[in-house]
Amino acid sequence: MNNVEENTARYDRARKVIPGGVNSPVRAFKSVGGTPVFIDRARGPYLYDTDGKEYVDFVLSWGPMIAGHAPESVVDAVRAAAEKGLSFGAVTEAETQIAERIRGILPSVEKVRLVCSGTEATMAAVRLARGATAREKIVKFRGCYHGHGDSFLVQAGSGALTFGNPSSPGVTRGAAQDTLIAEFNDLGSVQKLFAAQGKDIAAIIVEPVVGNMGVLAPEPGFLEGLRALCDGRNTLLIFDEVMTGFRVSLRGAQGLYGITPDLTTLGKVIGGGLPLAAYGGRADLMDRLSPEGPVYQAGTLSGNPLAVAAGLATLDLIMAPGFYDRLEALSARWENDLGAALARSPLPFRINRVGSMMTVFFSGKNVRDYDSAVACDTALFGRFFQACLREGLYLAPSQFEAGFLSIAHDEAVLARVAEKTERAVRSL
Ligand code: HOZ
Repeated sequence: MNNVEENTARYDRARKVIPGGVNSPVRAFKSVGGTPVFIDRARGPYLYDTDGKEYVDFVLSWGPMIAGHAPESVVDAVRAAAEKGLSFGAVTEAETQIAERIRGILPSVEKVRLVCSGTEATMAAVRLARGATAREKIVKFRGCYHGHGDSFLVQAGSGALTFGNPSSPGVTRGAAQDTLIAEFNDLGSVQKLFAAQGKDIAAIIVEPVVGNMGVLAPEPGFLEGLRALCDGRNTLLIFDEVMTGFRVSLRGAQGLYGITPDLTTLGKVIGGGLPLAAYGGRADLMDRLSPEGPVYQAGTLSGNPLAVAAGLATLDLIMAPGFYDRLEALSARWENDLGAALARSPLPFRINRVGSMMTVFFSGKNVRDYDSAVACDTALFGRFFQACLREGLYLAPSQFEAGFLSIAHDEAVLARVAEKTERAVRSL
């Protein structure tokens, strides 16, 4: 068997015991065609598949690996933590340390609770908002994705949008009715919901920079408008910064745009590649959580010592002076090189980038909301993805996901990426 046949055999074997052969849908490559690449190991900016082929990685585990894969200090910290025990289900000083670090970075987060996934964080944040306001409805934006909790799988982005099931079967009518849908970058659509049902709305939840329809930036005034709508109405503003937290700036999107949410959800970078996420915000809200208050949320592996060790070591790396300036310079070069290669082709395209998050859309029009995102040429994106993969560039296997860069994607790596991209584009 050659490598392609061996890979197909691996995938066939996986599909016999795992739905779709994957533990998270977008990994199946279904919308871009072909068979998923099985990964064996990763280091710095590179992934290596089971056959030993090297790829420059622009998925980075969907965002966490901002310092590149397997940084020595993070691996050492995890190893040292593992030597002391894998899980205690009891309090540790390291949990206090990471909570203090988060509070020191994000002024809006006075208290924080650690969980294991972004989905857990968003579900708990919404429950807390409902408990605190004694209201049941939430506003979310069409095409935004906040994990796979029932309330969020209504007009959702990411894999749900990729596979054409933006509203999942299995979500009860009640859950769906409590989720009100507005349009990203359209304050008027939110105002209408408030005019009709404002007294029932517990919270607005938003990806302040969308990553799950591809990358969409908030237009000037949009996030400010959401803040103003919530103010004085007993409605909470939840920033889902699972993707953008410690990513688009050290202080996330709230730091970049200068908006203070009531609650924030974090994930990805905070765990440095291990399952760690968090939600936090104003102390008076967070103190409504059990055991201080009546709103319940718990978890056996919450604050797991390995995950916290990875998180603390990753925070050390990203807080080094100049980290985000350098990441921005590398990201700008990544954007310029890709733009230059595509501009030499007849293909219509738009590149959306905020910091080290970026998506190329095949469209002749600006992409700023759900309608303009879904109008893009996803078949052409699939061909582009496959051409890049052949060249050893591993992109997110969906038009409706973000690409990520790490500090390990240095100038030498990006110079090789530019050549590979040029060849990929010419082959289309
Ligand atoms: N839906 C996730 C990113 N938006 C993908 C997670 C994964 O496949 O690992």
